[in-house]
Amino acid sequence: MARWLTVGAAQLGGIARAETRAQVVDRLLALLHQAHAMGVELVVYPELALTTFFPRWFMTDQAEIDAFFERTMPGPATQRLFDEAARLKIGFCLGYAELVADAEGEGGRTRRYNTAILVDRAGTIVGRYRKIHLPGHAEHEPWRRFQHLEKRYFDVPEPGNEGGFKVWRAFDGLLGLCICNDRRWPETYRVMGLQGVEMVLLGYNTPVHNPPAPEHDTLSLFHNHLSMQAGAYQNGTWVVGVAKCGIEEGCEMIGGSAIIAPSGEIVAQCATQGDELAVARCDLDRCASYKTTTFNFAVHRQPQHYTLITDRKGAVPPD
Ligand code: CDT
Repeated sequence: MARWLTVGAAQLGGIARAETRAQVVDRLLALLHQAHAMGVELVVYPELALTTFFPRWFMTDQAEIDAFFERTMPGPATQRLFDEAARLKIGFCLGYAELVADAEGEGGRTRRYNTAILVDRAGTIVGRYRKIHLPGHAEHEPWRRFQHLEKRYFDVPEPGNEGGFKVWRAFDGLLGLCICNDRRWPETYRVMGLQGVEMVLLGYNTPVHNPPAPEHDTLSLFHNHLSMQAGAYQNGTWVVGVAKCGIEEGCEMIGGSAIIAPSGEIVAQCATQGDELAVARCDLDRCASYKTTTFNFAVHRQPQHYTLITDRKGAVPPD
């Protein structure tokens, strides 16, 4: 038995701060057309794919910050992407900054999320994920070469109000979403693994240089693949990780976009630091070989020994 899904990892090179949404959507469409020529059914774009990675700057003018956010999806700039993808019968996953005015269930406050959506082959949004692990810092830290202010500009979603790592029935499979820093946390994959996930889609913006730990810089590509390959193997799932990379406003970001099989092996990978499509024909039924043997959760997991995972946040060494 085989359930084939042909997936395209649509890596982007840097987006300049001055680049318009229209210019970026042109680039997304160019990759979509390449994908169509290669028989792709699902295209995965990076995190915050419509603008430059704006958390690298400290800003105090809320109007300036909000200019990086989308209030509707599809919106005036993205409708053409939805229309063309639906015309070509290609689904896609897209990361963007989402502004929700008067958020329901959030006391009517305006909320700002780092969001990814899953769009089916008819152009309908079938899944929406709001980033849970927001890295970086909330205050200006001028000693850094560049800022990483996700904790300042984005809200963590509340559990129950679209929060959580969900899995959707789509593309004849079980698909989940997460975003960038989420990929480094085993809990991300396991929560989806416990819902039977067969393919995790994720985008990332990862600077090569990590100001608080420059000793990690030479390992950044290794850590990228290490996390995603482990998440894939340990949960018997495909993982599609897609970078926005190259030099963006003077900041170097890693590429290495990859399509990873449930075995943990990389089966397709981008080779450049620019706009590039990597394609793989993925058999979703390959997940079963892992989910029914080594990682048959129902048979082998011992959750009564895992309670610290949800009871405790930070590490507490024994007395
Ligand atoms: N976008 C994002 O989450 N980037 C982080 C950068 C490292 S933490 C400052 C990542 O985990 O790749």
